[in-house]
Formats: sequence, C-alpha cells, structure tokens
Amino acid sequence: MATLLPRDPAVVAPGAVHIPGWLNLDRQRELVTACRDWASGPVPMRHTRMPNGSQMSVQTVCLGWHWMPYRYSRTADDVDGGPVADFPSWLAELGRDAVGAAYGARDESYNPDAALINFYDASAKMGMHQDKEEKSLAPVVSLSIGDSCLFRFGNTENRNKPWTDVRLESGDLFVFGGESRLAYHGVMKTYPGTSDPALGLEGRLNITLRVTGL
Ligand code: MD3
Ligand code: FE
Repeated sequence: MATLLPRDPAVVAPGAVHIPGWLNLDRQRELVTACRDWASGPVPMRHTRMPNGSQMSVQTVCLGWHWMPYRYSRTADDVDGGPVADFPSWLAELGRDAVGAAYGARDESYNPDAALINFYDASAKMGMHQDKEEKSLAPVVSLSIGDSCLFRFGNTENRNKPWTDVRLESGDLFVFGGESRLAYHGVMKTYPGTSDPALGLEGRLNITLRVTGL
C-alpha cells in the first residue's frame, strides 16, 4: 500500500510541484560532469558580487544568459566580460520532460533559454528572494544534486511567514509555475556529507532552467 511519506510527489502550493528522486543516479552523474565543464568556462564559476559590495556564499555559472544583480546579459559583464556558454538543446529537452512530469502534460512550447548552476559548499546558503528578472512568467525548473538542503518556499507578498520548509535531496525536481512563480524562496542551509559517495561530489549543485523572455 502506498503511504503518504514526505518523500512522495507533493504540490507544495498552487503551481509548485516537488518530485523527489526524479533523476536517477546515472543522470545525476552526467549532470555533475556537465556542471564541472560549465564551471571551467568560458565564464568561470564565481561568487556573485552584490550591489552592496558583499559576495554571495553560493558560486554560480550561467548558460544562455548571464544573471547578475539584477539583470541578464549575453556577456558576463560583472566577471570578465566574456561570452556566456550556449544553452544546450538537450537541457531544454530535460526541462520539457520536467514540466511534463510536474504538471502531467508535456508542453512542447516550453523552451528555457537560461540556466543558473549554483554550487553550495558546506556553509553556503541563499537568502529569501524572488526571481523576477525574467520577462516571462513561464515555470522555473530546479534540479538538486549532491548534499541535501533545507529549502524554504515562502509567499508572494514578502520574505516573512507563511512559508513551507522542504528538504531537497539529490535527484529531486521542483517546478515553480503559475501562482508560485513569484514566490519568495531561499536555501537556509545544506547538510554536509549527505551526498552519495557514488556521485563523486562534495557539496550541493542546483540547476535552474528559466525562460528569460528576452
Ligand atoms: C521558486 N536557487 O538560483 S532552487 C536561484 O537551490 C535559486 O540554488 C535555489 O533560488 C538553489 O534563484 C533554489 C528553487 C527555486 C528556484 C527558482 C524559483 C525556487 C523558485 C523561482 C520562483 C519560485
Ligand atoms: Fe531563486
């Protein structure tokens, strides 16, 4: 008999769907390899510098479009001015699979054109924020690999309560569309040492796929 354990697929809020273990171990390993390649350039993975001079604890590299506070560019204007790596068609295909899995209907018109690859070491976290640099309200696809984390999914009004805390583990898919697209969210902490040794990854990777509308 199926039991309603927290690791079953869950609609956390309207349009916000969490599918634990969506990526098998082989798929996760392929993505780790791809992330290592993307992190090496042309634009190197780095800590994003915020307008107040502080640096994010997370390290990021982008595909398709480069995100910086608070706009997208085809060149990494806040790093070395270099051109952003192409967004591969296989990754857009994976995004369509993800949206189909979350909403139960494949949308062939879903065509993400930007990816942010975030790396969390043992102490990295991400404060509550909205993703609103995209001109499109199409869903954001999030893939988690490596160490587990405590993800906080908030409301669309402000960064305070109410929120829902969800543990994200390696292989988990989360899709944020509809009413959830502009919700505040953040990563409170990771759980160092929880990554499967077979992945060969110390730390946590998160890949988000977005439609910039640019
Ligand atoms: C909800 N990344 O890159 S992924 C980000 O795990 C970001 O690295 C986190 O927030 C991470 O902007 C969280 C989950 C996520 C991503 C985008 C969203 C949740 C979202 C956009 C809208 C609503
Ligand atoms: Fe975000």
